[in-house]
Amino acid sequence: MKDAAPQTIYLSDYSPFGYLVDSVSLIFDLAPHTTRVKSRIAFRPNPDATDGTFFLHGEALTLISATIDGAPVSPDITPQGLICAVPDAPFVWESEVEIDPANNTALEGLYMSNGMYCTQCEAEGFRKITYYPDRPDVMAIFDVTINGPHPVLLSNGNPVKSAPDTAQWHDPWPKPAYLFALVAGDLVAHSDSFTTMEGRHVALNLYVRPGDEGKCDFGMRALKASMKWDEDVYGRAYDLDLFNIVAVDDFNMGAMENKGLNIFNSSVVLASPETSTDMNFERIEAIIAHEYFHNWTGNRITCRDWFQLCLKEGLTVFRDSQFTCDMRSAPVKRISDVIDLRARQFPEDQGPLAHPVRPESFQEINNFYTATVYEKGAEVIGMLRRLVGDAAYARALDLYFDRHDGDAATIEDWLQVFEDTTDRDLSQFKRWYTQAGTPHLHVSESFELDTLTLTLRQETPPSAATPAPAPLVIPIALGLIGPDGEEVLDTRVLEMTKAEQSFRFTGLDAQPIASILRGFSAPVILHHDLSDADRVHLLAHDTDPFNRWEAGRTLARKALLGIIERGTQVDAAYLNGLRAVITDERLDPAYRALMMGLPSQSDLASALHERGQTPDPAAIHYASEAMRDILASHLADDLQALYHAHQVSEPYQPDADQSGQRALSNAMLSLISRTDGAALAMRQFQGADNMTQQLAALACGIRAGQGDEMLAHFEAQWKDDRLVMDKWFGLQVHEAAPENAAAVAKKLTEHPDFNWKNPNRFRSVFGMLAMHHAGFHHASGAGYRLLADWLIRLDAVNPQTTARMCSAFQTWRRYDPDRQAIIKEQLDRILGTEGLSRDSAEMLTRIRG
Ligand code: 0A1
Ligand code: ZN
Repeated sequence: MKDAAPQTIYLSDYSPFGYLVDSVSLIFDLAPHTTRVKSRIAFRPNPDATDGTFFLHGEALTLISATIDGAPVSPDITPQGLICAVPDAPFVWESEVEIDPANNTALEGLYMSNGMYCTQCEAEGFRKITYYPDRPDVMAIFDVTINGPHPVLLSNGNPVKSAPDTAQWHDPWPKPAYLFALVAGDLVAHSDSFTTMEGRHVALNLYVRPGDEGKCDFGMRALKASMKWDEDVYGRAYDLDLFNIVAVDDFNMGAMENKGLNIFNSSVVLASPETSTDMNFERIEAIIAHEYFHNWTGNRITCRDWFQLCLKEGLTVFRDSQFTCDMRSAPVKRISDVIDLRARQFPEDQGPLAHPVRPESFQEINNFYTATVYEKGAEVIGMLRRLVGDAAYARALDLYFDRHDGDAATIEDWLQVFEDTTDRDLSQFKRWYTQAGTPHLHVSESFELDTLTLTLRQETPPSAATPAPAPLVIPIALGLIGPDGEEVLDTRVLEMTKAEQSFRFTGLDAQPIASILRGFSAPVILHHDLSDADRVHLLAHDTDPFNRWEAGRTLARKALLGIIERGTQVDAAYLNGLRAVITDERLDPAYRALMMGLPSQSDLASALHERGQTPDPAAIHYASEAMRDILASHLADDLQALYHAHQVSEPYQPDADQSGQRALSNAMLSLISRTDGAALAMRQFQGADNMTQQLAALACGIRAGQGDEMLAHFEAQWKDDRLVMDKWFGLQVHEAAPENAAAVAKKLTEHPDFNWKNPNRFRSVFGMLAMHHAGFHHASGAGYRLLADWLIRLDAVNPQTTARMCSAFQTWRRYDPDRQAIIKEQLDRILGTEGLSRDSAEMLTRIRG
C-alpha cells in the first residue's frame, strides 16, 4: 500500500542523489505470486551531491537478503524504501526481493495480463520491482536475465543470450529506471526490418497474443514511417539493433516508450479494417510515432526530475503532431488538435486542477500526466517555433541534441539552446511554463482613412496555482481580408508582450476584416467582436483554413446559444455559408466533415460559464438536437447527394483521402437518419465491410430508436473481439438519451463481459458516461452517484485509473446549487472511503477545494 499521509514534493527542493550508478544487473525468476528479483548494483559517491544518505525506493517488496560488497547488511525499512549505512567509496549493493505480479492490479511495476508478465515503470513503478534510486536523474546501464517457462522473454536493449526458459539482455544506453521493461509470455511476433540512415540494420517486432497476428500490419508500417520521418525531419536515427513493441490488454495509459521495448495498450496498436475505425487508425499511427520519437526526446535526453515532464512530453506531442501533419492533412490535424485542447485542456486550466505546464509541487506524480503538461506543453513549443522561425527552431534542436545527449535535462536547458541559437531573451516567454491559466485576448479595432488599428489586451484570470499572472509573450498570426473577399494582407506574426498593445496597418483601400490567431497561433481565448456577416465573410473567404473553420465554429456556437436563449431561429446566412463550404468539391472532404461538426455540449457549457451564466445541461442538449434538426431540414437536398458522392468504391484503406470521404458521408448519414427512420443507416450497417461504416451506422440506428436488433447483431458478430466489444459497450452509453444514460451504464455493468478491472472496459462505460454531458449531469444525480460508486470500487484495485477519472467532476462548480450539492456529497463520500489511495485523495481534494 502507498503511504496514506499526503506528502507534497516541491521543485525547489531538488537535490541530486548522493550516489552514481555504474552498472545494474538484474535476475528475474518469474512465478505469478512469488517472483524473485536479484539485483547487483555498482554505486559510487556522487561528487556533485551534498547529501550522502543512501536511500533506495522500494514499495510492496519482501526483502530476502541484502549485502554490501558481499557482507550482509540490515537496512532500516519503511513503506517507501530503505536506508543503509554505506562506505564512502565505490561499493556493490546486492539484494534479493520477492514480489507478487499476479496480485498487482494497480498495473504499475511488474504485473500480469492474460497470463503474460509485463511492466509499467513510469513514473515510479520500478520501486515495486526492486530497491533502487527510482528517480529520472539516476541513469545506468542495465543487464537483465529472465528465467521462466515462457517462449518469449524480453527486456530493453540488445539480446545477449537466449536459451529455452532463459534470456539475457544488455542495454548499452544509460537510462533511468522508469524506462526499464520486461515482458514474458506466449506471444507471437510480426517481424520486419529497417535500415537507418547510418546503415544500421534494425530488426523490428510487434509482439501480440496468438490470434491477433492479423492486426499488426498497420502498426508496423506506422513504425517504419516514424523511423524514416525522424531521420528526415530531425536527423535522428535509431540506436539499437532491435526495436520491439508489445501489445498488452491491461494498461492504464496509451503506451510507454521503454528503451527498445515499447509497451502498448492493445487498443492503440492493433488494427484491422473490419475491427478498427479510421479514427483508430489515425490515433495508432500517432501514438506509435509518439513512443518512437521518445527515443530521442525522453530517452536519450531525459528529465532531471518529474517537474520537467513537459520537457519530454510537450516536445514529443509537438513532434508527433508535425508527423501527422506530414502524413495526412495539416489543417485537419490542426483543427482536431484544437478541438481536443479546448475540450480537455481548457477546462483543466480554468478549474480547480489548474497547474502550470511545469508544475511546482505535487503529491502523486501520476496525477500530472495531464492535458496541460502534454497538449499545452506542445502548444508552447509551437509558439516558440513561430516566434523564432522554422530555421532557427531546427538549429536550436540540433544544439539541444548535441549538447544534452545523455543528460537528464530541465526546461532551463531547453530554453537556453533557443537563447544561444537566436540571441533572444526568453525570460518572459518562460512564463508559459510557470504560469497556470488560459489567457483571454480581447481585440478592439478602429479604421480611419487608410489605417486599421488593432488594440489587443491580454488577461489571465488568477488561480490558486498562479495568483498574480504577468503578461505573456503571445505570437498572434494575423491576416486581413478585404470586403470583396481578397486577402489584402497575408499572414504575419504579431508579437504581443505587454498587457495591452496596439498594431497599425496602413495603406488600406477599405476597412478589412481581421483574421486573428490564424492556425490558432496561441492557446488563448479570443474575444473579437465581429458581426455575423463578417464571420460569414470569413467562412467564405479566409485563406487560413483554421480561421475559416473557426468562423463557422463561432457561428455555430452563437446559433446554439441563440437557441438556448431565444428559441429555434438560425440565421439563414450562416446556413447558406455552411452549405457553400460543405458542397465545395475543391475542398478536402475531411475538412468539410469538420465544418459539419458542432461544438460539443460541454463546450457550450463552458461558453455559458464564461459569460457568467449557469449552464443547464438539459437546455444545452435540447439546443444541440434542435440545431441538428435545422441542419437536416435546411441541407436536406445536399445530404443525399453528398452521401452518395462520397462513397468509397476502392478496397478499404485507412489513409487520409478515404477516411475523409467516409467522415463526410457519415456526417451526412447522421443527419439523414433524423428524417428517414435510419433506413439508409440500416442499409449501410448491413453492407459495411469496415468498422468505420458499421459503427457510424449503428450509432445512427440507436439514435433513431432502431438499435436493439443492430446491437444484438453486432454483439453476436464481435463477442470474441475485446477491442470491438469495448466499442459496443461505449457506444450504448454515448448514444443513450440523457435520462437513460446512467441506467444504460448500470445495466452494462451487469453484462458478463463487463470486466471492470480492465481499464479499457471500465473506461468504455464510465469514461463515456462522464463525457455524456446531459446524461452525466442529469438533474436526478444518477450519473454522479453511479460514477462515484464505481470509482470507490475501482480505487481499491487501480488507483491510477481511478484518479484520472475523478477529473469528470472538475467542472462541478459551474452548475446550479442542486447539482453542486449532489456532486459535493459524492466527492465527500469517495473522500471518506477508508484506505482511499493517495492518487484519488489528491485529485478529489483539489477538485473539492
Ligand atoms: N510516457 C508515456 C505515457 C505514460 C505515462 C505514465 C504512465 O504511467 C503513469 C504510463 C504511460 C507517453 O507519453 O506515451
Ligand atoms: Zn509521451
